[in-house]
Amino acid sequence: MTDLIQPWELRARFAAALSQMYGTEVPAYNTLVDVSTAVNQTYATTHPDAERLGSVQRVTAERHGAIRVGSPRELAAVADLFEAFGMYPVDFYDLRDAASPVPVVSTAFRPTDEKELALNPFRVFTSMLATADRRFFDANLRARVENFVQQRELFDPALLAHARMISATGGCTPVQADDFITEAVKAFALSTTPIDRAWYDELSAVSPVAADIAGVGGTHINHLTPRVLDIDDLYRRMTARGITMIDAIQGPPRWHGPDVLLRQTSFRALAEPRRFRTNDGSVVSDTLRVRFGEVEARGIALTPAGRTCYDDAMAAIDAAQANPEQAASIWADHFPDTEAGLAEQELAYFRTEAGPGGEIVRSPVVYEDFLPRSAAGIFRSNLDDDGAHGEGDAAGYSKEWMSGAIGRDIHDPYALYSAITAQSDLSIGANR
Ligand code: OOG
Ligand code: NI
Repeated sequence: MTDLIQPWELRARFAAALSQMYGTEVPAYNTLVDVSTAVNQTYATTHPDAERLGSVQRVTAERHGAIRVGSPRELAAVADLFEAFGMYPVDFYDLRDAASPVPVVSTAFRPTDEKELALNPFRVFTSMLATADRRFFDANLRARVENFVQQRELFDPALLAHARMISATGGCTPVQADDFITEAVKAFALSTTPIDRAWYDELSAVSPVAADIAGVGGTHINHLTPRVLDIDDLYRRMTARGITMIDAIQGPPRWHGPDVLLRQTSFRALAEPRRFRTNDGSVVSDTLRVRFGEVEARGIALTPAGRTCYDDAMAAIDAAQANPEQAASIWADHFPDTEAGLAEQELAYFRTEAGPGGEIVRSPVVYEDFLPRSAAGIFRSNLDDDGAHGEGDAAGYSKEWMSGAIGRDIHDPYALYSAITAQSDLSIGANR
């Protein structure tokens, strides 16, 4: 009997195969990956502690994807599919709350276990259109959107059945793995089916994101994000290559102390050719600009107390309309500038293990999740316009609602980080 291919290996191969496909669809992505690899090599050879937040091997393979779906049924199907790759929903993000609201609620599918994260941390930020939110959709439009979404099939039922079988068995044979990965990747390719122009335009007026989700017959990878060890260096190198990046790096400012959470930036993808069906039934070629290139740098995971400091620091930076130097100095008013300081004030998560001489060695726990504020900033900076929305009932979307809608637990990220630190504490006990 052959050994079963484990979910982590399926996940690593899925991420690599999506990356391969996305590079053929969005050539600028390949440039981004090349530049990211160069940035990481430079960083690794000039910083002895380069692997403190993940091995160079993990970081080089590390990606997050973003997809968007139209209904709870579609989100549940995504959950079934990703479970076969050992990816589970973590956290609930409400992007309708943002300064510039987007009509979606989201979660991120990712491995939850420390060992699984180390093997391959692939994660997919998954947004669902909030059709019940009256600020975006009146009763008539809501009914038509829901009807449109109900009619389509994002995933082949055979693919979902295969996924459930793999989840139940805990793996699959090499032959099944090849087929499963090929079919799963295909489900996220950009469709060539003509788009109904009038329908797409009607939704675009509400929100370009609504059009991207419910104006077309399928879902697709919206972006695939490599991780870099120095995002400021990446920003400079991309700009030097003539690629126009968004104005700023989202998230905490660059400063002299430890990096925390997540810093991200992006560039607008070029217009992509798409086919449209017009009112008279003819098919014409045009272009759409919905996909983009994003890149990120990950820092240490913050505790709830640390997160409050982050919120306060960002609010102060906003209020001062601070430039990057001022932002760094405001940040320094809110955060200690050493890992020891973060640990002593319990602002961030650290593993504590007994060193060779019995002394306690502290190592940071990397942030594995997303930031709603940055996510909204990334969404917005890559759109031509925000769309229009009015007053009305926000509907009862919440983490509990989403959990019920997809029939699974949505993990609390703080509980996951705490579990990682608790496991390391046990190892101190064991060594004593
Ligand atoms: C998702 C935007 C959020 C991130 O990295 O914060 C995201 C989307 O554009 O669908 O991917
Ligand atoms: Ni992203």
